[in-house]
Amino acid sequence: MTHQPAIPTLTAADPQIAGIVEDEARRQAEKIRLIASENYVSQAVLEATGTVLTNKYSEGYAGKRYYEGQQFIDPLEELAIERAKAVFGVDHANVQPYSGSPANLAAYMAVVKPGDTVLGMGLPAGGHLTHGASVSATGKWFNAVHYGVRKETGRIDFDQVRDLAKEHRPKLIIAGGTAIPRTIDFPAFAEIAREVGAVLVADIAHIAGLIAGGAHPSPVGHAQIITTTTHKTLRGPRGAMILSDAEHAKAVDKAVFPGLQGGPHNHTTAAIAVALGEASKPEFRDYAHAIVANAKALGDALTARGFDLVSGGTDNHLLLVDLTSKQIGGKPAAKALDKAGIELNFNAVPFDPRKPFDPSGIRLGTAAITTRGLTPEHQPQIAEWMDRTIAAAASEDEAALDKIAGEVRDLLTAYPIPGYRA
Ligand code: DSN
Repeated sequence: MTHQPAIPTLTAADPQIAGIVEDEARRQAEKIRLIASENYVSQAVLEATGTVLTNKYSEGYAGKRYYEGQQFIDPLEELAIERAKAVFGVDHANVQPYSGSPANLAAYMAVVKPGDTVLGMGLPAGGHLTHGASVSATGKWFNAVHYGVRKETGRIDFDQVRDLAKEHRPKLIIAGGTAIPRTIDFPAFAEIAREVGAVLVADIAHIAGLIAGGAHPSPVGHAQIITTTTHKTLRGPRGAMILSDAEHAKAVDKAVFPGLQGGPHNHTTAAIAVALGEASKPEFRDYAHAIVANAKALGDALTARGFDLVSGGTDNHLLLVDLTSKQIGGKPAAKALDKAGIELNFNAVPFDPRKPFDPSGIRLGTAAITTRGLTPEHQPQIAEWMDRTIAAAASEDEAALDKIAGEVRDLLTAYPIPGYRA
Protein backbone atom coordinates (compact mmCIF):
# COMPACT_ATOMS: atom_id res chain seq x y z
CA MET A 1 0.00 0.00 0.00
CA THR A 2 1.72 3.16 -1.12
CA HIS A 3 1.43 6.77 -1.94
CA GLN A 4 1.44 7.47 -5.69
CA PRO A 5 3.84 8.66 -7.04
CA ALA A 6 5.86 6.31 -4.83
CA ILE A 7 8.21 7.97 -2.32
CA PRO A 8 11.09 5.49 -1.86
CA THR A 9 13.78 8.15 -1.44
CA LEU A 10 11.78 10.00 1.20
CA THR A 11 11.06 6.71 2.92
CA ALA A 12 14.78 5.96 3.13
CA ALA A 13 15.83 9.51 4.05
CA ASP A 14 13.10 10.38 6.54
CA PRO A 15 10.91 7.43 7.46
CA GLN A 16 9.04 9.49 10.06
CA ILE A 17 7.75 12.00 7.51
CA ALA A 18 7.25 9.31 4.86
CA GLY A 19 5.18 7.34 7.35
CA ILE A 20 2.90 10.31 7.93
CA VAL A 21 2.49 10.81 4.17
CA GLU A 22 1.62 7.12 3.72
CA ASP A 23 -0.84 7.23 6.64
CA GLU A 24 -2.54 10.30 5.20
CA ALA A 25 -2.77 8.73 1.73
CA ARG A 26 -4.48 5.66 3.21
CA ARG A 27 -6.76 7.83 5.34
CA GLN A 28 -7.82 9.80 2.26
CA ALA A 29 -8.54 6.57 0.40
CA GLU A 30 -10.59 5.04 3.24
CA LYS A 31 -12.87 8.00 3.97
CA ILE A 32 -15.91 9.32 2.18
CA ARG A 33 -14.58 12.80 1.66
CA LEU A 34 -17.48 15.24 1.90
CA ILE A 35 -15.48 18.34 2.84
CA ALA A 36 -16.91 20.85 0.37
CA SER A 37 -13.60 22.60 -0.25
CA GLU A 38 -11.53 19.46 -0.86
CA ASN A 39 -10.91 17.16 -3.78
CA TYR A 40 -8.43 14.57 -5.06
CA VAL A 41 -6.03 15.94 -7.67
CA SER A 42 -4.87 13.77 -10.55
CA GLN A 43 -1.55 12.02 -10.43
CA ALA A 44 -0.33 14.42 -13.15
CA VAL A 45 -1.08 17.37 -10.85
CA LEU A 46 0.67 15.60 -7.96
CA GLU A 47 3.72 14.96 -10.12
CA ALA A 48 3.89 18.58 -11.29
CA THR A 49 3.73 19.74 -7.67
CA GLY A 50 6.73 17.63 -6.68
CA THR A 51 9.27 18.93 -9.20
CA VAL A 52 12.49 20.97 -9.25
CA LEU A 53 10.36 24.02 -10.07
CA THR A 54 10.18 24.42 -6.29
CA ASN A 55 13.87 25.45 -6.38
CA LYS A 56 13.40 28.61 -8.41
CA TYR A 57 12.78 32.24 -7.42
CA SER A 58 10.91 34.32 -10.01
CA GLU A 59 9.79 37.61 -8.47
CA GLY A 60 8.09 39.73 -11.09
CA TYR A 61 6.28 38.68 -14.23
CA ALA A 62 7.38 37.05 -17.51
CA GLY A 63 9.97 39.26 -19.20
CA LYS A 64 10.29 41.48 -16.09
CA ARG A 65 11.86 39.34 -13.37
CA TYR A 66 14.26 40.27 -10.60
CA TYR A 67 16.27 37.04 -10.84
CA GLU A 68 18.07 35.46 -13.79
CA GLY A 69 17.46 31.97 -15.11
CA GLN A 70 13.79 32.36 -16.10
CA GLN A 71 14.16 30.72 -19.53
CA PHE A 72 11.67 28.00 -18.63
CA ILE A 73 9.67 29.65 -15.87
CA ASP A 74 8.48 32.49 -18.11
CA PRO A 75 6.89 30.17 -20.70
CA LEU A 76 5.49 28.03 -17.87
CA GLU A 77 3.71 30.98 -16.25
CA GLU A 78 2.55 32.29 -19.63
CA LEU A 79 1.09 28.89 -20.44
CA ALA A 80 -0.77 28.79 -17.13
CA ILE A 81 -2.11 32.29 -17.81
CA GLU A 82 -3.22 31.43 -21.35
CA ARG A 83 -4.98 28.30 -20.11
CA ALA A 84 -6.76 30.25 -17.34
CA LYS A 85 -7.88 32.88 -19.85
CA ALA A 86 -9.17 30.21 -22.23
CA VAL A 87 -10.96 28.11 -19.59
CA PHE A 88 -12.76 31.09 -18.04
CA GLY A 89 -12.98 33.39 -21.07
CA VAL A 90 -11.34 36.40 -19.40
CA ASP A 91 -9.04 39.19 -20.59
CA HIS A 92 -6.45 38.74 -17.89
CA ALA A 93 -5.24 36.13 -15.38
CA ASN A 94 -2.73 36.27 -12.55
CA VAL A 95 -1.74 32.78 -11.38
CA GLN A 96 0.65 33.84 -8.61
CA PRO A 97 -1.52 34.23 -5.46
CA TYR A 98 -0.44 31.73 -2.83
CA SER A 99 -4.01 30.87 -1.88
CA GLY A 100 -7.53 32.25 -1.62
CA SER A 101 -7.01 34.68 1.26
CA PRO A 102 -3.98 36.42 -0.33
CA ALA A 103 -5.89 36.51 -3.63
CA ASN A 104 -8.79 38.27 -1.96
CA LEU A 105 -6.49 40.70 -0.19
CA ALA A 106 -4.88 41.48 -3.55
CA ALA A 107 -8.31 42.15 -5.04
CA TYR A 108 -8.93 44.68 -2.25
CA MET A 109 -5.53 46.25 -2.75
CA ALA A 110 -6.23 46.63 -6.48
CA VAL A 111 -9.32 48.78 -5.95
CA VAL A 112 -9.66 50.13 -2.40
CA LYS A 113 -7.60 51.88 0.25
CA PRO A 114 -7.55 51.25 4.02
CA GLY A 115 -10.67 52.75 5.57
CA ASP A 116 -12.76 52.44 2.39
CA THR A 117 -16.14 50.76 2.59
CA VAL A 118 -16.62 47.23 1.25
CA LEU A 119 -19.78 45.12 1.16
CA GLY A 120 -19.53 41.34 1.46
CA MET A 121 -21.50 38.36 2.66
CA GLY A 122 -21.41 37.92 6.43
CA LEU A 123 -19.46 34.94 7.74
CA PRO A 124 -22.47 33.52 9.65
CA ALA A 125 -24.55 33.67 6.47
CA GLY A 126 -22.01 31.79 4.34
CA GLY A 127 -19.38 34.41 3.49
CA HIS A 128 -15.63 34.01 3.95
CA LEU A 129 -13.35 35.48 6.62
CA THR A 130 -11.74 37.67 3.94
CA HIS A 131 -15.08 39.18 3.00
CA GLY A 132 -14.67 41.65 5.85
CA ALA A 133 -15.14 39.51 8.97
CA SER A 134 -14.18 41.49 12.07
CA VAL A 135 -11.36 39.11 13.02
CA SER A 136 -9.79 39.30 9.54
CA ALA A 137 -7.41 41.98 8.25
CA THR A 138 -10.15 42.78 5.74
CA GLY A 139 -12.52 43.63 8.61
CA LYS A 140 -9.89 45.57 10.54
CA TRP A 141 -8.46 47.59 7.65
CA PHE A 142 -11.66 48.33 5.74
CA ASN A 143 -15.08 49.55 6.77
CA ALA A 144 -16.84 46.25 6.13
CA VAL A 145 -20.61 46.02 5.82
CA HIS A 146 -22.38 42.66 5.50
CA TYR A 147 -25.38 41.25 3.74
CA GLY A 148 -26.98 37.90 4.51
CA VAL A 149 -29.70 35.51 3.47
CA ARG A 150 -33.45 35.57 3.96
CA LYS A 151 -34.57 33.59 6.99
CA GLU A 152 -37.50 32.00 5.15
CA THR A 153 -35.57 30.87 2.08
CA GLY A 154 -31.91 30.66 3.09
CA ARG A 155 -31.12 32.54 -0.15
CA ILE A 156 -29.25 35.82 -0.61
CA ASP A 157 -31.43 38.79 0.28
CA PHE A 158 -30.93 41.10 -2.71
CA ASP A 159 -33.22 43.77 -1.23
CA GLN A 160 -30.80 43.94 1.69
CA VAL A 161 -27.78 43.99 -0.65
CA ARG A 162 -29.26 46.95 -2.55
CA ASP A 163 -30.35 48.82 0.61
CA LEU A 164 -26.91 48.42 2.22
CA ALA A 165 -25.16 49.42 -1.00
CA LYS A 166 -27.26 52.57 -1.30
CA GLU A 167 -26.81 53.46 2.36
CA HIS A 168 -23.05 52.80 2.65
CA ARG A 169 -21.86 53.42 -0.96
CA PRO A 170 -19.14 50.71 -0.91
CA LYS A 171 -16.27 51.00 -3.37
CA LEU A 172 -16.16 47.23 -3.65
CA ILE A 173 -18.85 44.57 -3.43
CA ILE A 174 -17.96 40.88 -3.05
CA ALA A 175 -20.22 38.14 -4.33
CA GLY A 176 -19.48 34.58 -3.26
CA GLY A 177 -18.72 32.63 -0.12
CA THR A 178 -17.93 29.32 1.47
CA ALA A 179 -21.31 27.92 2.42
CA ILE A 180 -23.71 28.93 -0.35
CA PRO A 181 -25.71 25.95 -1.65
CA ARG A 182 -27.52 27.94 -4.33
CA THR A 183 -26.66 29.52 -7.68
CA ILE A 184 -25.08 32.95 -7.24
CA ASP A 185 -26.92 35.56 -9.28
CA PHE A 186 -23.95 37.53 -10.62
CA PRO A 187 -26.07 39.79 -12.90
CA ALA A 188 -28.11 40.88 -9.86
CA PHE A 189 -24.93 41.78 -7.96
CA ALA A 190 -23.57 43.61 -11.04
CA GLU A 191 -26.72 45.69 -11.34
CA ILE A 192 -26.42 46.83 -7.71
CA ALA A 193 -22.68 47.48 -8.08
CA ARG A 194 -23.41 49.64 -11.14
CA GLU A 195 -26.10 51.58 -9.28
CA VAL A 196 -23.62 52.64 -6.58
CA GLY A 197 -20.47 52.81 -8.69
CA ALA A 198 -18.75 49.90 -6.92
CA VAL A 199 -16.33 47.39 -8.40
CA LEU A 200 -17.78 43.89 -8.26
CA VAL A 201 -15.44 41.13 -7.12
CA ALA A 202 -16.69 37.56 -7.51
CA ASP A 203 -15.04 35.03 -5.20
CA ILE A 204 -15.67 31.77 -7.06
CA ALA A 205 -13.33 29.60 -4.98
CA HIS A 206 -15.98 26.97 -4.34
CA ILE A 207 -17.61 26.90 -7.74
CA ALA A 208 -14.69 27.53 -10.12
CA GLY A 209 -14.75 23.95 -11.42
CA LEU A 210 -18.51 24.10 -11.92
CA ILE A 211 -18.11 27.33 -13.90
CA ALA A 212 -15.26 25.86 -15.95
CA GLY A 213 -17.44 22.84 -16.70
CA GLY A 214 -20.59 24.82 -17.49
CA ALA A 215 -22.50 23.66 -14.41
CA HIS A 216 -22.83 27.14 -12.84
CA PRO A 217 -23.27 30.52 -14.59
CA SER A 218 -20.05 32.48 -15.00
CA PRO A 219 -19.43 35.90 -13.43
CA VAL A 220 -17.41 36.95 -16.49
CA GLY A 221 -18.94 40.11 -17.96
CA HIS A 222 -20.56 40.92 -14.60
CA ALA A 223 -17.64 41.06 -12.14
CA GLN A 224 -14.60 43.10 -13.06
CA ILE A 225 -12.37 41.00 -10.79
CA ILE A 226 -12.75 37.30 -10.04
CA THR A 227 -10.78 35.47 -7.37
CA THR A 228 -10.56 31.75 -6.94
CA THR A 229 -8.61 29.04 -5.24
CA THR A 230 -7.49 26.28 -7.57
CA HIS A 231 -8.00 23.24 -5.33
CA LYS A 232 -11.73 22.91 -4.72
CA THR A 233 -14.11 21.93 -7.55
CA LEU A 234 -11.41 23.04 -10.04
CA ARG A 235 -9.34 20.07 -8.78
CA GLY A 236 -5.89 21.63 -8.97
CA PRO A 237 -3.11 22.12 -6.41
CA ARG A 238 -3.38 24.38 -3.36
CA GLY A 239 -3.14 27.83 -4.92
CA ALA A 240 -5.20 30.65 -6.35
CA MET A 241 -5.76 32.91 -9.33
CA ILE A 242 -7.17 36.34 -9.99
CA LEU A 243 -9.03 36.83 -13.26
CA SER A 244 -10.02 40.27 -14.45
CA ASP A 245 -11.13 42.50 -17.27
CA ALA A 246 -8.46 44.42 -19.18
CA GLU A 247 -9.14 47.61 -17.21
CA HIS A 248 -8.13 46.09 -13.87
CA ALA A 249 -5.27 43.90 -15.13
CA LYS A 250 -2.43 46.21 -14.16
CA ALA A 251 -3.83 47.01 -10.72
CA VAL A 252 -4.33 43.30 -9.99
CA ASP A 253 -0.78 42.40 -11.03
CA LYS A 254 0.71 45.24 -8.99
CA ALA A 255 -1.32 44.23 -5.95
CA VAL A 256 -0.09 40.61 -6.09
CA PHE A 257 3.53 41.61 -6.77
CA PRO A 258 5.06 43.74 -5.36
CA GLY A 259 2.00 44.67 -3.29
CA LEU A 260 1.56 41.54 -1.23
CA GLN A 261 3.80 38.72 -2.30
CA GLY A 262 7.36 37.83 -3.22
CA GLY A 263 8.23 35.05 -5.63
CA PRO A 264 5.50 32.85 -7.06
CA HIS A 265 5.55 29.14 -6.22
CA ASN A 266 6.55 27.82 -9.63
CA HIS A 267 5.81 24.17 -8.83
CA THR A 268 2.27 25.26 -7.98
CA THR A 269 2.05 27.29 -11.19
CA ALA A 270 2.95 24.14 -13.15
CA ALA A 271 0.33 22.11 -11.32
CA ILE A 272 -2.29 24.84 -11.86
CA ALA A 273 -1.48 24.74 -15.58
CA VAL A 274 -1.91 20.95 -15.61
CA ALA A 275 -5.24 21.22 -13.78
CA LEU A 276 -6.42 23.91 -16.22
CA GLY A 277 -5.43 21.62 -19.09
CA GLU A 278 -7.64 18.94 -17.53
CA ALA A 279 -10.46 21.44 -16.98
CA SER A 280 -10.42 22.37 -20.67
CA LYS A 281 -11.23 18.80 -21.74
CA PRO A 282 -14.80 17.66 -22.56
CA GLU A 283 -14.62 15.08 -19.72
CA PHE A 284 -14.38 17.92 -17.22
CA ARG A 285 -17.81 19.17 -18.29
CA ASP A 286 -19.18 15.73 -17.47
CA TYR A 287 -17.35 15.83 -14.15
CA ALA A 288 -18.80 19.24 -13.21
CA HIS A 289 -22.35 18.15 -14.00
CA ALA A 290 -21.83 14.86 -12.17
CA ILE A 291 -20.78 16.79 -9.03
CA VAL A 292 -24.11 18.65 -9.07
CA ALA A 293 -26.10 15.47 -9.80
CA ASN A 294 -24.45 13.79 -6.80
CA ALA A 295 -25.16 16.78 -4.54
CA LYS A 296 -28.81 16.87 -5.55
CA ALA A 297 -29.15 13.11 -5.00
CA LEU A 298 -27.46 13.35 -1.60
CA GLY A 299 -29.72 16.28 -0.68
CA ASP A 300 -32.82 14.30 -1.66
CA ALA A 301 -31.65 11.26 0.30
CA LEU A 302 -30.89 13.33 3.40
CA THR A 303 -34.23 15.15 3.18
CA ALA A 304 -36.02 11.80 2.93
CA ARG A 305 -34.32 10.87 6.23
CA GLY A 306 -35.52 14.03 7.97
CA PHE A 307 -32.36 16.12 7.66
CA ASP A 308 -33.06 19.84 7.40
CA LEU A 309 -31.22 21.43 4.44
CA VAL A 310 -30.58 25.18 4.50
CA SER A 311 -32.49 26.65 1.52
CA GLY A 312 -34.21 23.27 1.12
CA GLY A 313 -31.61 21.79 -1.24
CA THR A 314 -28.71 22.63 -3.53
CA ASP A 315 -27.91 23.89 -7.02
CA ASN A 316 -24.19 23.24 -6.81
CA HIS A 317 -21.71 20.92 -5.07
CA LEU A 318 -22.53 22.02 -1.52
CA LEU A 319 -25.10 21.16 1.13
CA LEU A 320 -25.58 22.90 4.43
CA VAL A 321 -27.47 20.83 6.99
CA ASP A 322 -29.08 22.26 10.13
CA LEU A 323 -28.97 19.48 12.71
CA THR A 324 -31.21 21.19 15.27
CA SER A 325 -34.10 18.84 14.48
CA LYS A 326 -31.75 15.86 14.98
CA GLN A 327 -30.95 17.13 18.48
CA ILE A 328 -27.19 17.11 17.99
CA GLY A 329 -24.69 19.92 17.46
CA GLY A 330 -22.63 20.15 14.29
CA LYS A 331 -19.36 19.50 16.09
CA PRO A 332 -20.23 16.22 17.86
CA ALA A 333 -21.94 15.08 14.66
CA ALA A 334 -18.86 15.86 12.54
CA LYS A 335 -16.61 14.04 15.02
CA ALA A 336 -18.84 10.96 15.07
CA LEU A 337 -19.10 10.97 11.26
CA ASP A 338 -15.31 11.13 10.99
CA LYS A 339 -15.06 8.05 13.22
CA ALA A 340 -17.60 6.37 10.94
CA GLY A 341 -15.47 7.11 7.87
CA ILE A 342 -17.41 10.14 6.65
CA GLU A 343 -15.30 13.29 6.63
CA LEU A 344 -16.93 16.73 6.64
CA ASN A 345 -16.84 19.91 8.71
CA PHE A 346 -19.10 21.44 11.34
CA ASN A 347 -20.47 24.75 10.14
CA ALA A 348 -22.63 27.62 11.28
CA VAL A 349 -26.02 27.89 9.64
CA PRO A 350 -27.66 31.26 8.91
CA PHE A 351 -29.10 32.84 12.09
CA ASP A 352 -27.32 30.19 14.12
CA PRO A 353 -28.08 30.61 17.84
CA ARG A 354 -24.93 28.60 18.71
CA LYS A 355 -21.28 29.73 18.69
CA PRO A 356 -19.05 29.34 15.56
CA PHE A 357 -16.85 26.71 17.27
CA ASP A 358 -19.91 24.73 18.35
CA PRO A 359 -22.48 25.50 15.66
CA SER A 360 -25.77 23.90 14.63
CA GLY A 361 -24.78 22.56 11.26
CA ILE A 362 -22.54 20.53 9.03
CA ARG A 363 -21.35 21.37 5.52
CA LEU A 364 -21.01 18.74 2.81
CA GLY A 365 -19.75 18.77 -0.76
CA THR A 366 -19.58 16.20 -3.52
CA ALA A 367 -16.53 17.25 -5.60
CA ALA A 368 -14.20 14.63 -4.10
CA ILE A 369 -16.58 11.66 -4.09
CA THR A 370 -17.44 12.43 -7.70
CA THR A 371 -13.74 12.37 -8.62
CA ARG A 372 -13.46 8.86 -7.23
CA GLY A 373 -16.47 7.72 -9.21
CA LEU A 374 -19.38 7.64 -6.77
CA THR A 375 -22.71 8.32 -8.48
CA PRO A 376 -26.26 9.37 -7.50
CA GLU A 377 -27.03 5.68 -6.83
CA HIS A 378 -24.58 5.74 -3.91
CA GLN A 379 -26.13 8.74 -2.20
CA PRO A 380 -29.01 6.97 -0.37
CA GLN A 381 -26.41 4.67 1.19
CA ILE A 382 -24.32 7.66 2.32
CA ALA A 383 -27.43 9.29 3.81
CA GLU A 384 -28.29 6.03 5.58
CA TRP A 385 -24.78 5.86 7.07
CA MET A 386 -25.08 9.47 8.19
CA ASP A 387 -28.44 8.80 9.81
CA ARG A 388 -27.11 5.72 11.64
CA THR A 389 -24.04 7.66 12.73
CA ILE A 390 -26.10 10.48 14.25
CA ALA A 391 -28.17 7.89 16.15
CA ALA A 392 -24.99 6.10 17.29
CA ALA A 393 -23.48 9.39 18.41
CA ALA A 394 -26.54 10.10 20.58
CA SER A 395 -26.14 6.75 22.35
CA GLU A 396 -22.31 6.95 22.34
CA ASP A 397 -22.25 3.61 20.50
CA GLU A 398 -18.60 3.40 19.39
CA ALA A 399 -19.06 -0.15 18.06
CA ALA A 400 -21.77 1.07 15.69
CA LEU A 401 -19.45 3.81 14.40
CA ASP A 402 -16.68 1.24 13.80
CA LYS A 403 -19.12 -0.98 11.94
CA ILE A 404 -20.15 1.87 9.63
CA ALA A 405 -16.49 2.76 9.03
CA GLY A 406 -15.91 -0.85 7.93
CA GLU A 407 -18.87 -0.71 5.54
CA VAL A 408 -17.56 2.58 4.12
CA ARG A 409 -14.11 1.05 3.57
CA ASP A 410 -15.68 -1.97 1.84
CA LEU A 411 -17.54 0.25 -0.63
CA LEU A 412 -14.54 2.48 -1.31
CA THR A 413 -12.16 -0.35 -2.23
CA ALA A 414 -13.92 -0.37 -5.62
CA TYR A 415 -13.33 3.39 -6.04
CA PRO A 416 -9.58 4.10 -5.77
CA ILE A 417 -8.21 7.61 -5.52
CA PRO A 418 -5.35 9.07 -7.51
CA GLY A 419 -2.43 9.34 -5.09
CA TYR A 420 -2.77 5.96 -3.41
CA ARG A 421 -2.51 2.35 -4.50
CA ALA A 422 -3.93 -0.26 -2.12
N1 DSN B 1 -11.35 26.81 3.93
C1 DSN B 1 -12.16 27.09 2.76
C2 DSN B 1 -13.44 26.37 2.84
O1 DSN B 1 -13.46 25.32 3.44
O2 DSN B 1 -14.42 26.80 2.26
C3 DSN B 1 -12.35 28.53 2.57
O3 DSN B 1 -11.24 29.22 2.98
